[in-house]
Amino acid sequence: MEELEEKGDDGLIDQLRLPLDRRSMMRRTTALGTGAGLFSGISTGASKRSRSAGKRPADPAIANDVRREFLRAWKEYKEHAFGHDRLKPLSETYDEFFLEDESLGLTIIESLDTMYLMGLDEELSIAVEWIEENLTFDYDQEIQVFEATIRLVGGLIAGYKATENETLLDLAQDLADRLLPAFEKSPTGMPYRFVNLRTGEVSSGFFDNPENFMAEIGTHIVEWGELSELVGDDKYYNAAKNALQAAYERRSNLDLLGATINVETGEWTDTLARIGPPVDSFYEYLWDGWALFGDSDLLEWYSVLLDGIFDHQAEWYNDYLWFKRVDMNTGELGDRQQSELSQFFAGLLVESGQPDLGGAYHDSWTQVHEKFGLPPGQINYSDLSAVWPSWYLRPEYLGPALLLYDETGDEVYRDRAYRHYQQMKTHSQVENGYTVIEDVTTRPMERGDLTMGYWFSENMKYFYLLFAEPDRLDRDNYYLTTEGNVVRGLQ
Ligand code: DMJ
Repeated sequence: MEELEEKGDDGLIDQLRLPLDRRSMMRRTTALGTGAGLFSGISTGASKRSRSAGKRPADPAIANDVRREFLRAWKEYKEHAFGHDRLKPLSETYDEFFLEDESLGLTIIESLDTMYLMGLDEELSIAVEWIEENLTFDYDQEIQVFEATIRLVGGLIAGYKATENETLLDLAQDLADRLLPAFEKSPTGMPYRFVNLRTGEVSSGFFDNPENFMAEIGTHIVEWGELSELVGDDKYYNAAKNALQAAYERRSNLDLLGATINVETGEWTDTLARIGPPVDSFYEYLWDGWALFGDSDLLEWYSVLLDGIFDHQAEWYNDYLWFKRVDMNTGELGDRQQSELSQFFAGLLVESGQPDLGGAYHDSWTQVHEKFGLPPGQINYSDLSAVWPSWYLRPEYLGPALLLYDETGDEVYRDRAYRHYQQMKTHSQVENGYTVIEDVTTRPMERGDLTMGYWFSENMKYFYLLFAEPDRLDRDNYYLTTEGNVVRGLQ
């Protein structure tokens, strides 16, 4: 990485402002992964980074359109699916995401802080009233621990911060207490994938053995750390940190993580290292845990693992920055496939002090958006072909656009986000809101029948924050979870 560092940040940022073709030529000569430790020096420079470089000009016309579209979809949800987890907008029905035949009000919980930011106070009261009257976690059924943390615990905490309604915090704590056995019963501290909400019995879902994915093991510390602070009990933070540490300690000699591990024996069962799922937010929460709680262990683990990634996975391929999938022990190439969820990594690089590289990776994915309109679920970046053609209303291109815009003020990121917004309206907008795309390669794009919960908590929040200046958010000091829940900065 020496070569990059010697050029200095300003040089790189200037490069990024050049038209893409000129930038590409320069990149060809830029070294990656020379072992110099791109991330090992960040401890002194990057403590608790603010996510915003200050006020940016709002664009009320676009912001109002986003708010209107959010409200339209929310009202359709209320009409056809209210109280259920998710709207199926084409069939005007619903499904339950977590439990069999029981709802945990997923869309309602995912919408709370977005409604607060948009000033939709009447709708917010209706949502909170539903929670107060109906939400319970006392079911004799198992729940997926990771999804429950990021969507429900996080959504309730953000809702509590928005409304100061104590019931929301009590429910978040009640749920976390029911999830805790997944960590406590594991001999390694890495959680089991599922836990029975009433009995605390654990299981591993479709796995024959007690296996779990890296992301599902390591994406808890933000929500659980916030909860620890709010209720004054560090057991939640400690459980989340132990899980991260147990996985970190099993990294390979190349400082890489695999994807799947046996949580009882600590043996790796999938050794293909990748920045995307099912690992992705493991890295995000190491950084976020440090940024939010100032725990320097997390920073050290983040730095070591990110250096491993830059040494063994990062490459300029056809002049664009990509991250190949390699064996965690040998570094041998697995393939050049990339999940579209990997786009989040651009934002993580921005947050952890590498906006130049974050911007470069966003550029890489922008080619994919330009080629297909909306990104396929999985691509092969050697020829930008679609490996899996679905787009499930995912927000991973937008989150980094917001971070890059806040960090650099460069309008190119709002332009990209606005183009994405138009594509979403063209292909996903239906009479009853927005729906997933099964195949982005057909025209018209083939649609599925579902509005994801995170569309309410992530996509529409990111669009809104890119174009609005809500006075309910401290734009210089806010923090979003991996699910887009605002855990710091609501006012
Ligand atoms: C969200 O549930 C979260 O962002 C998670 O970390 C992975 N991505 C989905 C949305 O695509």
